[in-house]
Amino acid sequence: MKNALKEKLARGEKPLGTFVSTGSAAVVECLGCTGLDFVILDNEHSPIEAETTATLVRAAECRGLTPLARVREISRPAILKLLDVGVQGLIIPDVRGVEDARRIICYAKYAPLGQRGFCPSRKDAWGTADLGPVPQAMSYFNSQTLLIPQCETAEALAEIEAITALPGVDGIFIGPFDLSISLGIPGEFENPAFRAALERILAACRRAGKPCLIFAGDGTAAAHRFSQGFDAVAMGQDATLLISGVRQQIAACRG
Ligand code: 3PY
Ligand code: MG
Repeated sequence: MKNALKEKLARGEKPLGTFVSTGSAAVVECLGCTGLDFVILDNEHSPIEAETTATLVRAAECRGLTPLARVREISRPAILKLLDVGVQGLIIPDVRGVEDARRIICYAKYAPLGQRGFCPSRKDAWGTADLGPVPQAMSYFNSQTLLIPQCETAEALAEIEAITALPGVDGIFIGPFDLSISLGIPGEFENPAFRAALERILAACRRAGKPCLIFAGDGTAAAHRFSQGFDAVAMGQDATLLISGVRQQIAACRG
């Protein structure tokens, strides 16, 4: 399946998504009725595992949302399972430098970029997706699957130019909470050191010709990030959007 998010990023359309932490296929389907472009099925900060991720991918696909997943850890099985259930991109947390990024590419991209293991699975309709001979299918998935390490540690920031330059890295996702904590300024998103870090990451992505994505808590914060030049924003998570939507309606009712 063509990666619609990748195409939107290439056209500079500023796609907007959200994290999914509830594990509910019905919620993902509802999100697909809102105008969002993508969801990140969160296997790091929620109870969601690969089996639930497969169900959520189906829900996203049925409403035209691009399904990405955030992996629980940098390991071969964690990465392979999520790719094989058909997510169209991986967000990788807690990257500590260029060596971690190389390991991620090794697990997530087929040869010659990496050493991803091949097995007919949901991602290629169990071998019935007419993708041609194996080398052609490998190159198709290498080009379609977005591999996006997070920059959320001081160690990754220190090597961000080398990370973004790696063939196989398709973009960077900034985790503002963990990055600020790692820089010793927890939650200080207007601190000059934090702002300088964002500028450095943005500049490295620009130089490499790769998109720079970031998390933002709500729509206002997301608009601010777009105005700063970020290419895509993950706005909150399904749970927080649900809470704020219901609170708004209660306020509208009760004043
Ligand atoms: C962070 O802010 O650390 C994130 O990873 C956002 O999800
Ligand atoms: Mg984080």
